[in-house]
Amino acid sequence: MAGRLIVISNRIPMEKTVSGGLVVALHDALGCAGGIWIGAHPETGVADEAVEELGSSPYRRLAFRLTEDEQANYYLGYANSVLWPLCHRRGDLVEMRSEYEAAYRAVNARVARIVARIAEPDDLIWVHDYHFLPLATELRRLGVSNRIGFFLHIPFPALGDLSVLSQPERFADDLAHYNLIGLQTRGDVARCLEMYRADPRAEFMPDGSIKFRDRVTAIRSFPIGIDTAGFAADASQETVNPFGREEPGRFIIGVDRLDYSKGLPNRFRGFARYLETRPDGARPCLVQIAPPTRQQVRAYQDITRELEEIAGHVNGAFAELNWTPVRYIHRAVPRVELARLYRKASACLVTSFADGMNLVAKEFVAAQDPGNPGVLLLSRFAGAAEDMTEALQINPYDIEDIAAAIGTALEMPLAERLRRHEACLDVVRKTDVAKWSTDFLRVLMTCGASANFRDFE
Ligand code: ADQ
Repeated sequence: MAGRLIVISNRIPMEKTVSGGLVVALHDALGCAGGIWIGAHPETGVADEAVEELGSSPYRRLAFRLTEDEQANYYLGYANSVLWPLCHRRGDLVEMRSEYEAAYRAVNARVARIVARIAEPDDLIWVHDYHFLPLATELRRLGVSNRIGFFLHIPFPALGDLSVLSQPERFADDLAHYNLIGLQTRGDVARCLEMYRADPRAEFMPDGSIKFRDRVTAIRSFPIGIDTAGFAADASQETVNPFGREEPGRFIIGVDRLDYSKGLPNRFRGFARYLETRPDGARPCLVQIAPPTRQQVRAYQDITRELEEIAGHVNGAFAELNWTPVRYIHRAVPRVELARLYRKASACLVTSFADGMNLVAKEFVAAQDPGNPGVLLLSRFAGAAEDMTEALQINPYDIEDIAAAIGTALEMPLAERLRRHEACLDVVRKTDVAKWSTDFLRVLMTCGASANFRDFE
């Protein structure tokens, strides 16, 4: 790579030792090219273009501050009360307010000024996620002609759903200012192309790129993954015992941010339905780890309350003095403990109604004992289901289907568990996070001609 790599994401690792997929993935790319990671500081401040250096080894981390209003209107507002529900097919939860969009545009314009000041001509710029859809538009406006790539971590919205936006045509326009649009799955690419096909401003190039007002943009899928070997090593650390002396016996695990897209109420209902029909003597637990997020947003308060109620009902109906069917934990768990939990579990339940990829599914598979693996129950609406066809795929809208699949998983013979796990592990290994970032950057370095972007009209 000739220049440096500049990564922009809403969240920035506060410590260089933080683990987690994205950080691990970008670590090498950022480290070897003398890279810079720019993101929002968790504490609010004033709306200026100052950045705080959080650390400079092995790459620089620079944080800008959002004001309290921007946190409310850009982050909780437009990003998480408009774009997040829109992309997760929950138009009913979209909250439209004019101050949301204005703040979203203003933050993107300000971050663009910060990036434009820092970027040198040969630098590659990699923008992450729905918080920054219009960042390239703003950068081009400032005359930045570098190659700029965008990766959307969440599902690409359906064409019809875009009509929820006040100016739906800007979505296609903003994205077309990037040289490369990276999406999680082939299904996402199909939806993105459908959007451009319906747009008279877009023209299709022979190589599948689109030409939009004289700018050429490539659109590809790059399924994100995990640090497979690192996660498997964590899962093998036998000295780590997350349960202490309260080991629950056979259990199913669920690990999710507490988000309405993850289908948690139906998961609990499906588990309850299974308990009604289970074989005599079976007393498995559902261990659900769900740290709350975005609690200032109404829809998140509602789902938190709903889930607590359902967990209470299930335990009320089925618990015995020495058996609590649902263990519901409301906080984050250290990664090695999480890895150990996955390994000890007989099955993992992923019930998302919509999900860009779902890394929990991949972590569970990587963490298993290859000689005696647990079973992954995977929503067919998670991006991970596109390649992990040997997981036990479920329909999260269908309680009976979830219940039946739990029964199948808990009774699955070893030979079938081995076969399914091997196939899933093969996918997890082949689509690990290092491949994701190197593939993306390789395509970004070679696609299109950046000269197209020199003149912003
Ligand atoms: P998320 O919606 O956050 O990510 P996911 O991909 O499952 O969903 O990643 C969650 C991560 O958080 C996992 O690594 C998981 O281990 C961790 N986690 C969750 N609960 C935890 C807890 N209680 N304690 C510790 N760790 C916890 C978004 C998209 C996804 C996409 C990713 C990456 O919504 O679809 O896969 O980005 O692109």
